[in-house]
Amino acid sequence: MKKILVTGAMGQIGSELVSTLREHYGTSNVIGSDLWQKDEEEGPFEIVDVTDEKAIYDAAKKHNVDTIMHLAALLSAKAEAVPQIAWDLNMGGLMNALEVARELELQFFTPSSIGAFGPATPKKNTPQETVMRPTTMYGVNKVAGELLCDYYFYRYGVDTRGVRYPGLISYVTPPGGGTTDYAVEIYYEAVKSKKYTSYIAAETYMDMMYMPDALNSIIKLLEADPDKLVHRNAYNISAISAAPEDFAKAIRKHIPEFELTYNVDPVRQKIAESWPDNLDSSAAEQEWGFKAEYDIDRMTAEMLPKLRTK
Ligand code: NAD
Ligand code: AKB
Repeated sequence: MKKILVTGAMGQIGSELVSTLREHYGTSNVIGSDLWQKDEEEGPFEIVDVTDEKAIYDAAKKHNVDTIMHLAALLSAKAEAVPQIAWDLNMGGLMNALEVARELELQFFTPSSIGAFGPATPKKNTPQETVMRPTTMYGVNKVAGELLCDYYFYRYGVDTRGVRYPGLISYVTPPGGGTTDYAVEIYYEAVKSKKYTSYIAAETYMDMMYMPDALNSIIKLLEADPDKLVHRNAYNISAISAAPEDFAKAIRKHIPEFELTYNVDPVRQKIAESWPDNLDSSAAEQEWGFKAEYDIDRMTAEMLPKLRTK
């Protein structure tokens, strides 16, 4: 049975990943950690600042974990506002977590992003291996992070694994300051007021994925046969390539009067335009059986009723 320490566990992914991992591996085998904690936390939890390597080490040692899932980071839009702080958190935190994995001989997972690509990358069916020259601090951190994880595997034998996540869509915890956040907000606003003003322009396509597919992919990759993993850090995975009007179309099947208007934010629009429309996930399919279950209509049919009962 695995024993896992999750950093950044209160975030959009972590809040759902911890409960999914607890269902899978048992509550006491999954230790959540973050800068803060909910009062009603069920299961082991530690306050850990990932910029403090000793704090990560102490939590990992105390609970005798065999795996670190490192999620703590600043996302693309927030990172662009404070790039120097983003470097310290995204690179410093990753390096600290990798060092603990090396010292304690732990398995290691951390997500990269579609943000690792840049304007020179082929936009459609973006290959697993291609030009990676991102123009955001977040993207620079993600490319450097992928390389650092590869380095820890080749140099020290740390079992590092990762995926390049698309924008994730979920109804449990709101997103933390990314460029793709509009694709979550549009559902919240559709339920609340039947209208949404998008900060991303029409016909701007980005890869998106529903959270259950994102969580299943982590567990599948974590449990995959190491001998089959050629592209460890990090795998392209893809599910839904969509622009704002595609979400509106899917929402109108349930809320016909839904209105979409635009008030484009130039900062996030520029980031979005530098990212791919959709990734080629064939390496993940071949090497560890990645498969997305949700398209935009199936996701929408689940998101709207879940948000109505929130
Ligand atoms: P989030 O912003 O929702 O959550 C990040 C969490 O990290 C927060 O709970 C925050 O309190 C915590 N944190 C911040 N500074 C910390 C510190 N110094 N020490 C410990 N914890 C700290 O982010 P998320 O969406 O859950 O993303 C998790 C990871 O997945 C990140 O690496 C992100 O780049 C990656 N990712 C996310 C998406 C997405 O759409 N959500 C897509 C691609 C990649
Ligand atoms: C962001 O928009 O920053 C994230 C991501 C795709 O990495 N959702």
